[in-house]
Amino acid sequence: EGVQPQDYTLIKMEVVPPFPPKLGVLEGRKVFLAAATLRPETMYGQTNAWVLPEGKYGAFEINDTDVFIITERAALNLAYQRFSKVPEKPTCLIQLTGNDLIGLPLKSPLAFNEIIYALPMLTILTDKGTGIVTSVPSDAPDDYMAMHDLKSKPALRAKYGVKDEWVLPYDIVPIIDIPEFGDRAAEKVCLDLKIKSQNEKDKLAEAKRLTYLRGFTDGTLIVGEFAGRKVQEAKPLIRSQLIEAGQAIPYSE
Ligand code: A2H
Repeated sequence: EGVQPQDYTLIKMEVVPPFPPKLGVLEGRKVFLAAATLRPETMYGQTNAWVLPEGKYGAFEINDTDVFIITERAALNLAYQRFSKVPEKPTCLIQLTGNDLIGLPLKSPLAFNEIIYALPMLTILTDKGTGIVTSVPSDAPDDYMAMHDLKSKPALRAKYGVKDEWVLPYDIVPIIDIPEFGDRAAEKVCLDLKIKSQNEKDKLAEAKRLTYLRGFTDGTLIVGEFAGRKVQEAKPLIRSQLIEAGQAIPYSE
């Protein structure tokens, strides 16, 4: 945990029914994978969600209607931020692992892709955010490399039971233009730094540093209601809209 609290946006990625047998007890409820992001203005470019295959998750009652699939740690934090059916106490309907979530079809706010899938990422931290990450491979080097690994390695897909149609049809969606970086900044930086896989931690940290700084200060949105506006200006507007529409909630840790 850092010194300063991080203000995240939790994006409500709705699980499309009917649910698989493992999620049977949730049938009839509104169930979401809730992903913590610092970049709500990039949600147009979502191609999938990430889960940690061996990670422990639960389905928690957030209010009278919504159930969030997140880590228990995040559920406890949320309960102290007024997001729990029982005040200050998470109520878990069922315990799950990341493996149970792989392949769930999702509808996510603002995404140009109507349906996206939950897929495995091996570098997810369970002590940050919700343990669920939304994937924007145009602008996030981690997302780009994890998607690249799944696309280029049939054996990796087989190992986690990932169907080709959950991955192969999904291409980068250009959403932000950055001078000198273009509109697929994460791909460009990963290629420039010759990053080979999602496991190259140090190089990915450098890639993130490069794209994050330039994207935030010099990036311009090229899609959506705020096309033509600077990322800096659009970010708080898009965040507020998502929250007001009930498609996201604020979360800090
Ligand atoms: B960001 P910080 Cl387009 N484990 O969202 C690993 N990564 C996690 C995580 C976890 N448990 N929880 C959240 N994250 C990711 C979008 C994005 C993000 C873009 C560009 C950069 C970027 C789409 N993925 O983050 O350590 C989430 O990915 C660059 C750092 O708290 C979240 O925002 O600063 C970010 O890391 C939060 O990381």
